[in-house]
Amino acid sequence: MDVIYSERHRLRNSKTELYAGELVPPFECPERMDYIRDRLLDRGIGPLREPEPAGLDPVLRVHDADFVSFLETCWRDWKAAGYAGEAIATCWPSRAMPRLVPPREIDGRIGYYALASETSISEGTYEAACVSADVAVSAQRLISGGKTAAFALCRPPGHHASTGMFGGYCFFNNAAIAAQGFLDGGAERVAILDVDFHHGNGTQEIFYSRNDVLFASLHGDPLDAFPYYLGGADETGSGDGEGLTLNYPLPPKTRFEAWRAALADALDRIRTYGPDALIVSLGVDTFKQDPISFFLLESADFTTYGADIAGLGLPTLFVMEGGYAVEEIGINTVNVLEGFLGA
Ligand code: 5XA
Ligand code: ZN
Repeated sequence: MDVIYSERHRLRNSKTELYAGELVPPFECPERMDYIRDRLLDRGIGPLREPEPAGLDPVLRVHDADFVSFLETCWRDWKAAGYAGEAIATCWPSRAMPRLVPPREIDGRIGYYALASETSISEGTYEAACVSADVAVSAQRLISGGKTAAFALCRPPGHHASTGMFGGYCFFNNAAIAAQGFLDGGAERVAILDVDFHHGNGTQEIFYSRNDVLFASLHGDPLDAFPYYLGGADETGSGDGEGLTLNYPLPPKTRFEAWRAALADALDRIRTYGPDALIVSLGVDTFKQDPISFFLLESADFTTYGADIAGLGLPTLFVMEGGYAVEEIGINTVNVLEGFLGA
């Protein structure tokens, strides 16, 4: 299976995450990719190829231009304000203040575009997000060109990024950009299966009222888990997209048997939809030792569900999302790919 990967992900090297009331080293760190890359090489999965630069056009197919421009200028404006630390949002247009006008001042602007304050913006963040989108686009183009499967080893991840919002470690929605790329390349329908522990609120928002993308997500119940304010089973799409958003919120301590039953339902629905291509938002933070999640999957379970996904028989693009038990992230990610390949 072709793997698209760039060392330039290291440009995303923020030093601070606001977690449990403290500034700590981010869970979403460059070393994650080292574990995955090393495991891919150990297991002979590849080749690893550099992405082609795709420019901003694919990004602007799913993200607002003012949001993209904010990400490009945020760090410069933050420094120009004289702030010593990394750029962190501290206030938002809340439920009681829904004045949706982007402020001029950087504290107001970053809050306007932020989903959460754990995700600091620092030198190189925008550039890394652009490369991550390039990784997804290059992998999508391989499949549009006839390959049956590819792995976009994206970092930073993307599924929390909506048309005009970053957060949850995400800036550009790599899976959504790839889905739009399939459609622009001639596909009629695309399915996105999000198996990350966290609900893919950004992907859901981007395609919620469209009938050319089905979005199915298995995740920690938003009553208990980030991103908290989206991801209920009663969110099913709107307008032309009615019935094409499928949420499977699952409780704390969910084990593989229950998780796999939800997956089987999602796979049935995808089969019925009849997409031309499948995108898997591949987060492995469902692992039992993940430090910020609460499911109980074992390493062997990742192989099993990779094979389940292969049962659809669709051209399949895996797009890397979350997963933070860094010692095991390589094993679990590669297990999914090996299960899929039938290795
Ligand atoms: O899939 N999303 C993540 O893994 C990020 C969660 C951030 C929680 N503050
Ligand atoms: Zn996650």
